[in-house]
Amino acid sequence: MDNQKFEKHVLAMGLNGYTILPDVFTEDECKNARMKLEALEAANTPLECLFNKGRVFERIYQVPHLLRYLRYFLGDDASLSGAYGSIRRPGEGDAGLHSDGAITGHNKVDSMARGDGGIRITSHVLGLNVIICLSDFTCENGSTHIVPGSFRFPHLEIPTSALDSKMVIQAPRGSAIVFNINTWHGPSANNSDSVRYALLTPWRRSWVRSEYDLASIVKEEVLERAGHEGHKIFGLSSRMPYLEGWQWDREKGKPKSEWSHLER
Ligand SMILES: O=C(O)CCC(=O)C(=O)O
Repeated sequence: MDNQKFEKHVLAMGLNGYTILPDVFTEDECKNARMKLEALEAANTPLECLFNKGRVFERIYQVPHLLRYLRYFLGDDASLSGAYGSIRRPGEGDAGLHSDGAITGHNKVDSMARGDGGIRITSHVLGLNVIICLSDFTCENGSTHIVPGSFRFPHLEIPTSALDSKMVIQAPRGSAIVFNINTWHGPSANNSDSVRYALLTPWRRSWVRSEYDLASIVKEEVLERAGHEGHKIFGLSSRMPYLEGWQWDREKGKPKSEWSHLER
């Protein structure tokens, strides 16, 4: 992606809290990923932590213009927070609106301090959600709906009047909808006769708690294939030591070799 186009997407994030990045997955990757999601579901395998469940899902952190964009907002050591599959079948309903970061992040009700006066953190981008469209996202097939600009809204509670401002995002297969996690969003109703497939891949600043301890969950061979970048992406380079500092390899996020017998 050239610099001019990149800047346009940066501006869109600042103004609206979201953008649609083109060409994140190829046609073949979309097809493979859709087939793999169906196979996993048929085998009753949960559609979570997908990087461990199929080579095609490893692409979610290998696309240069997507990584460049995420790192622009979240820093060079931005880390993945989760990797889910989504299959929305005809007839599935509108799931309402929410913002992310409500389980382990800054939008968690229990983590709000009385001194916050009910005001959430909106000054900086703390996380971005990336929805990779494996199908065309249309007004009819259960595409994501969002409230543009809502990432700036200071309060945790979403006013009912927000529903009047929500819009359904239309995005072509292979593109990714990237939005500030403070943005109110959710899947709309699938009133079409086709299935909507997507990968939901939230990212965080390395120091924001992610949805899973991915450094522990990621399979050894997946991490190896991710190379040096993998240490940042899976949060190893920002992991809390579980040994004393002198025994700990900070970059690799594990005990130094002489203490490898203590690895958990
Ligand atoms: O499936 C969608 O369109 C929205 C997904 C969503 O709400 C989320 O990832 O938090």
